[in-house]
Amino acid sequence: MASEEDLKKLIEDKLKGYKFVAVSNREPYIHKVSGDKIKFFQPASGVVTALDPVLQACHGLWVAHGSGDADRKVVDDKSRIQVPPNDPQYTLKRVWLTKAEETGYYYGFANEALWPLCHIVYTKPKFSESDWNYYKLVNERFAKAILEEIGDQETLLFIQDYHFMLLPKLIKDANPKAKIALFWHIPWPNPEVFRICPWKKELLEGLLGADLLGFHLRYHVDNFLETINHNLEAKVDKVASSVTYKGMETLVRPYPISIDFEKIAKEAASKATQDDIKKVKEDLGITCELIGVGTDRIDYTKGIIEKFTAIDRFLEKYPEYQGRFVYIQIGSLSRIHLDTYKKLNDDINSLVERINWKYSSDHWSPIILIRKYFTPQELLAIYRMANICLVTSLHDGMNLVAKEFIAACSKDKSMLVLSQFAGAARELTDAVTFNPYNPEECADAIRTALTMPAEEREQRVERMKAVVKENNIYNWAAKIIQALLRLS
Ligand code: GDG
Repeated sequence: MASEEDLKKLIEDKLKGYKFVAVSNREPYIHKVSGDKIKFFQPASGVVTALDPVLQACHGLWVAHGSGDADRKVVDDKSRIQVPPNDPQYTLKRVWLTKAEETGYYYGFANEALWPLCHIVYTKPKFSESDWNYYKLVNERFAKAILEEIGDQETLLFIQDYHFMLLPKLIKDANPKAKIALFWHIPWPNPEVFRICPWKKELLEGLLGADLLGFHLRYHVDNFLETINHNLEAKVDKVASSVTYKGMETLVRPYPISIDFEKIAKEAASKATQDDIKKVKEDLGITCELIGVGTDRIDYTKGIIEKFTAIDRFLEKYPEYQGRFVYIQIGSLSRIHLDTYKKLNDDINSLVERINWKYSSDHWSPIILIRKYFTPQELLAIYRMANICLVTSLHDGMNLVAKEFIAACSKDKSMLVLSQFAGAARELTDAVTFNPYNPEECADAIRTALTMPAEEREQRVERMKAVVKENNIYNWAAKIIQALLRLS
């Protein structure tokens, strides 16, 4: 187990002489105009949750798209700002995109082509030549911004996700001294799925500019190696888990991402959280004895429709829970400019309305759907007051909500009900798991969790807490940084 202190020590001892640079599409701090003031906030994103503590520990540089309407007002002449704004620990460099560039690269290629391509949930990817051209252009823009900062210095570059498949090669070609890792936060599909992508060769060549490629699971690593085997004339070494292409070796490894267990557990058990619980219950008018919760970006991969369908079935099949069980769904809107997401949001609204109409009485409705952004503290209160957390992903790289819930929950009364298709299910084997495509199974899983004998539930939750505590976010970062350092 590594702690924040261990990671800091690793960075102080081993990173001397190196620049440490993280790159992601989403910035960790966004500035927005609010009345006549400028305010900043942290977006709801797994990547930000995971990397902010890492960058704070190593005082590095983070390069990301500047998406806030006040972002330009607070940066220096190189588009940089020190963050967190109220306690500066590292530098954020913002990259600017026009509306057309953002539409083509982000909404188009990344989220209408790559996202559905990699998540096997039967949503067809859209491949557009124009989106692809924007994707290339934006990857080049990021490469330029990074090279402006690192020049030809020895650098450890840690790139995030499917938005930047071309970036490793662009940087490696310009600065061979840079040691590059890319972490892939979503699943990697099997070769039969990936083969339909018209630009697969360029994308794979782009990724192989990295010295190290990280995935959440061994299963994704194996899928990636198979994909290379099918598409490039490369040497794939399954034993060493590496690919050699045009004389350069790329190591391919599983690094299951995690959370800051200690921080979440401590805050969730605090008096302040108890006070927040009272307030949240009052605000939402909750008097029920049994509470279920869920936090998801409104995304078709998260199985939100399937979740509500299962809750409907649960209340129908086990009517004794009517009036006794309430489910709180926190759903931050996401990618709402895309028709698929807009439609999903509308479908969720109608379904919730229908289910609430079907069961509600004077003082009770089964589902409370909240779209407002919750502060991290409010989220902890929601987790802490819950009897169950319901994660219904149809396909998910990891799912940090499952781990956050385990860190925050009270072992005396809580249980995680977890889709078998979330990466987290490989580690949290003591959760009640189910197939989200089967409402019957999910309904039964909810009941199993709510009726589990206290002793068994406590033991299972204790074991899951130990797993997340051991394999925490600092461990994840330390393992990747150590692997990169071994390559230098
Ligand atoms: C991708 C992969 C992988 C949500 N609403 C609020 C809020 N959140 C936070 C949650 C959690 C994060 O957002 C969501 O993380 P997930 O892992 O569940 O999902 P994705 O955003 O799809 O993340 C996923 C992840 O990358 C990391 O590699 O696990 O598989 O799809 O941390 O708590 N946070 C706050 N208010 C909200 O209203 N404060």
